[in-house]
Amino acid sequence: MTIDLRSDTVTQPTPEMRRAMAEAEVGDDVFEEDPTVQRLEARVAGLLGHEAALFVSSGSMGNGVAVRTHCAAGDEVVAEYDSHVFNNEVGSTAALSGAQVHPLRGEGGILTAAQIESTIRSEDVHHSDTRLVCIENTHNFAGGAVYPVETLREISALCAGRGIGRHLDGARLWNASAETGISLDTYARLFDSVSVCLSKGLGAPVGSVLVGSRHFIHRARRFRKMFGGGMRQAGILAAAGLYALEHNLPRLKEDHENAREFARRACEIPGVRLGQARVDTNIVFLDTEGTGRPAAEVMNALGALGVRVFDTGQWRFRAVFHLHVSRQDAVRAAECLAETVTSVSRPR
Ligand code: TLP
Repeated sequence: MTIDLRSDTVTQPTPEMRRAMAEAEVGDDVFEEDPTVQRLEARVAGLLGHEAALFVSSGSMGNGVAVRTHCAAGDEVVAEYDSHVFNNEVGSTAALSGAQVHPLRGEGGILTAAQIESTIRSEDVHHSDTRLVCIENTHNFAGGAVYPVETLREISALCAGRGIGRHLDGARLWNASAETGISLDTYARLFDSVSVCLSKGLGAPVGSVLVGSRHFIHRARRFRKMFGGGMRQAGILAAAGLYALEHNLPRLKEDHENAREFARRACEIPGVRLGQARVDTNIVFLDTEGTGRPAAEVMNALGALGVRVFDTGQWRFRAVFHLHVSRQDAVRAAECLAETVTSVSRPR
């Protein structure tokens, strides 16, 4: 059996989830007549402490619609250098909103209020308007790093004081909350809009939810339609999200423990190092430079042993833990890595 650690997006809907999808009551959601979508939206808005919610097809759609709702052409969006919104959304901030990203490098992916404050544009005639700050929690390419809530409070207060919008890419906010015990709404209330994904650690096949004020979501709904994201009998998909919230949200900490166990064992292998400060949640980056073997080579050799990972640089690969990966799988993956590194390191 393959142990697929490429992403937490690779999960398959279970028979029980498929049953919930098959039995979902549906209607035309562009007419706002799908009761299951409405139940999901109400549930997520409630969990995140916001007035309203909008079901969207993906995390990228959630962020793209949010940025478009906050910004106009020529505006500036402050985001971390390794953030998904800057690097992994095909330039959507520019393409769909006409806005530019002002990237800032955070230590371990974490931005501070002081850093953000120093980038806020003055009213100089040459400058664009700093319209939005976009924070990613957990931060994927910083190794699933969790923002300290105090830092988020400072960023939130700074933006509120300066009239700058606050968007949270909370694709994995569930993981942050599961790890820290800080409630979802404590995090989410610090932002004007939050996008959360159902198709990552929660194991649903499709879908994200964007939350905000009633007014914000009313406007976002129009942009979702503009971007081609108005869906009809989408309750079939929303049912998977509702199922995931009920059954898979409570188990996320297991993934974090498995990630840490894997990382601990991996770092005992000579030449393998952790590519991040520590393992906060379900994402592990490993650095293979000390083995002399590029990540792509290690990845291919691991693949031949039935362990799939995802290389993200010459010496760096990612392993992500999710509901189809048991503790035993995590241990086995580390054993395969040891075998791989030793065999590929052997002189020919
Ligand atoms: N992340 C994917 C890839 O796109 C890299 C992954 O495998 O981790 N925000 C964050 C923080 C994300 O990690 C992702 C997806 C998204 C947004 C976009 O979600 P989708 O893939 O649903 O558009």
